[in-house]
Amino acid sequence: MKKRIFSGAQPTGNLHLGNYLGALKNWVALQDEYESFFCIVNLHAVTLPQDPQVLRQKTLDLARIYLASGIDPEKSTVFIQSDVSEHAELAWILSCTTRMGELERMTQFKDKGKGNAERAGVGLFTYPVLMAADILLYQTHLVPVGQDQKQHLELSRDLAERFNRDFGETFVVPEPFIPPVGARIQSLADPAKKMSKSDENANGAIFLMDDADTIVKKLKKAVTDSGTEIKFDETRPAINNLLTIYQLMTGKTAAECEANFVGKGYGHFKTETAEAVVEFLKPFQERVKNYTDEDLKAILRTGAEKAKTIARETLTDVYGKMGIVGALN
Ligand code: AQP
Repeated sequence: MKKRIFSGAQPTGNLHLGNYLGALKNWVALQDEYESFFCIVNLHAVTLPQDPQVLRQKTLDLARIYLASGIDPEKSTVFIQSDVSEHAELAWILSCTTRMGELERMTQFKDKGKGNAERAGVGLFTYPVLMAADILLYQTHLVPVGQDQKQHLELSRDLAERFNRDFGETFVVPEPFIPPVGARIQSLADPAKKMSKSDENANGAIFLMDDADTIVKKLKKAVTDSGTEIKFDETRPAINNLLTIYQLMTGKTAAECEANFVGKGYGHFKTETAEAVVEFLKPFQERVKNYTDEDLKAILRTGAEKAKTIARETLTDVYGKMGIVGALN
């Protein structure tokens, strides 16, 4: 039997190059080797306020982006989180075994809650528990995510191990898959921050649906440094980030990328990187137009049915082991 992978993205904002390179690209590469579950995590999305109309539209748009990226619904199970109510049920169970201290250490809560716990939603605080439920329900072996999700994944592992110890062997303990290159694409406007959908600076992120002019403009404005050499160097985050983007867009080796820019200036470097991004995104943007809402809904329905069967099996086992019995079954 194939091992399983599970991953997801939130149907919020617009997906950017970081989401693609840190996550989606690897999902596509792994789907042949693993039995794959790719979820549109709309319950995670509402941990911050959302316009219902926009959320509804973004949910289908994200399915479109998954498919256009190369996720094949014949090979992989693609579904919407809220269609499988077991996610919320297991999240409750796990929240009863999670310590407050564990969640207080989560850096994403501090970032997204803007350091104001008094005003932040409880859902934002317990977000990593819902993520653990997403993963553990499918007896997942591997979770392909960007670097920013590493801490949450460690919590998922801790919760699985704790449950297995307290109630007997129940969950597979998942491993992270964090790509060696592209796990953390930085903002073009502030290379100390990660590229992010919710960045207030519109020039920080290249969105997957940006047109050629916008991509060229954003890269022209990208922050660089006072140096001149175009080389991979983690102590020079701006250049390192742009070179990483160039490398992943062209498929060249690190040495080939550096050789390509020997003796060239930053202006040339930015123009060539912009051209590579535009070329890379062109076929993807064409494919996005291929799927009607009806096609997508049919795929998502089939995916939800398959996901639900597996999720129910895990949850029934969990309830049984904990002595949670109702009168209806
Ligand atoms: N900058 C990034 N570089 C590499 N990978 C990234 N991911 C996110 N940003 C980067 C990875 O993308 C996947 C889906 O992310 P998400 O939809 O769950 O949202 P997020 O992690 O909260 O990402 P954003 O884009 O930064 O959104 P906001 O602004 O809302 O916080 C995940 O695997 C993530 O690691």
